[in-house]
Amino acid sequence: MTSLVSAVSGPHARLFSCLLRLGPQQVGSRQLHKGTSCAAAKSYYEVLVLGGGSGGITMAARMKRRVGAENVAIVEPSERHFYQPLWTLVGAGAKQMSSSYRPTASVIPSGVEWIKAKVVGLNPDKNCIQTDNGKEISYKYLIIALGIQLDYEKIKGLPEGFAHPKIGSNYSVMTVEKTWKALQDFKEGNAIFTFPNTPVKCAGAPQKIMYLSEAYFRKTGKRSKANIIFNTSLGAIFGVKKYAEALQEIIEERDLTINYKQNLIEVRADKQEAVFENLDKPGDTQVFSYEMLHVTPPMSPPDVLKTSPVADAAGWVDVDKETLQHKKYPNVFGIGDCTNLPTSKTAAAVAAQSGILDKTISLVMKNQTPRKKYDGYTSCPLVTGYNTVILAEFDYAAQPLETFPFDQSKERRSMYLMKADMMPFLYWNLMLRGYWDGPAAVRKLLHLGMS
Ligand code: FAD
Ligand code: UQ1
Repeated sequence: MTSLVSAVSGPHARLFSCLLRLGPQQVGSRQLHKGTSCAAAKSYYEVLVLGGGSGGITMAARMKRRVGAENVAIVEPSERHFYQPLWTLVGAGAKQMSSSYRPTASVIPSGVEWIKAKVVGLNPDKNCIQTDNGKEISYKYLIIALGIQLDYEKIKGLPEGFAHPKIGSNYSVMTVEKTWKALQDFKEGNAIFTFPNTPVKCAGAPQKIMYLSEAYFRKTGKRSKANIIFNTSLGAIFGVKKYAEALQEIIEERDLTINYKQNLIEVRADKQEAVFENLDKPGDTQVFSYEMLHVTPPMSPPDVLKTSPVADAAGWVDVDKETLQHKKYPNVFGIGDCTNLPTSKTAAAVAAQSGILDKTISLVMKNQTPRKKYDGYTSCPLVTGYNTVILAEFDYAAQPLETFPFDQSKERRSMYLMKADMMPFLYWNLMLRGYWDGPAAVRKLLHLGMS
């Protein structure tokens, strides 16, 4: 890992920048624009899925049941499919990187076509897309599941700064193990954790690694030598009051420093310095020296979507928040991190969305009006130590929507086991096979007879 990172610095930083992105980029690629003809399309599928991540594989499995495997295709360039929620634990040394991924070939539903390419253009007016290997593929129904793009290069000094020690990031396969290395190498000084000034996936992850680091320092006798700082662009620790209050107690009890409205703009990795801008006073910067730095990068919609007709003004796929059907193109649908659904971007949200979208598409296929409504369900298992989790679950209104009949704002061992062991099993065996649409049914069962 380290050799790979150090091998790509200097003139190769741009390449490294591309490698660092979870979602492939369209740098230098031709993009299809509205009105471009797809008449020369070589292939056609009844359902075409863009992206073979959590949402893409899950929906392909469901669509296979609806229309038959031979009528479904997935466009995905990556050889590996990642279960990203495990990276929080990989960065803290509690799980192996190898347990967080499987070959993409093994998760593509059998009989479904895997088109191993990047999408470089969308033309919903002509019902077709274009890939980086020059192919045009047309469809009857399109499901967009392209995830969110990591923009490390928007921070001066990155991504090349990752070639130095003492810095890591749980958000990329290229840098997550560097977090664990920095944690182990920590001697004395500031351990700094950042949160960018953009939408992110799993908004709890930037602080989960802080709690785990604190626990690690305690376990290894280094706690008294560590000054633990969370510099966040946000103005609050969490968006749901119930869980924010619980986290605030932990922060005080564990002597963690939280600085709000602080946005990381530069890393001087050779000097172990991080520069933050005060968002309330633009231009006002502060330099922090660090002994360990965990970076949560700025994020944005995948470049291919930013300029496409399916995007809203900010670049996200513009879908109805209840049915997930595109607002303008009725045969186009979106799921997961690439959409403008106004909820927290998580795999748990994708699970709940997949059940709704399945029903929406089945009705659209029968020329009926979509009825089933997504309530914004999302979940964030807030890992607060090596065997404790606060299980945040909430809806569009940022109101708790808890599965279990106990107070989930309390730190619990049972919820850690759920996060670390039960969820990966459920993900690989049920969700990706299209048999998990979130815990709504379990919640109803467990809350029977209760208010
Ligand atoms: P992804 O799963 O990211 O899939 C997008 C896919 O699109 C990728 O396979 C990518 O290669 C592909 N792609 C991108 N661009 C193109 C292109 N141009 N052409 C073709 N394919 C393309 N969620 C939880 O529920 N609980 C957690 O505890 C949790 N913790 C997390 C911790 C970390 C550190 C991280 C990084 C994420 C975490 N998440 C968690 C979030 C969760 O992983 C995502 O929300 C989820 O994977 C979103 O699914 P998706 O299908 O929208 O995107
Ligand atoms: C969930 O459904 C899910 O999707 C697979 C996750 O993604 C990793 C989660 O982290 C969580 C918490 C849920 C919700 C499931 C239960 C049983 C509460």
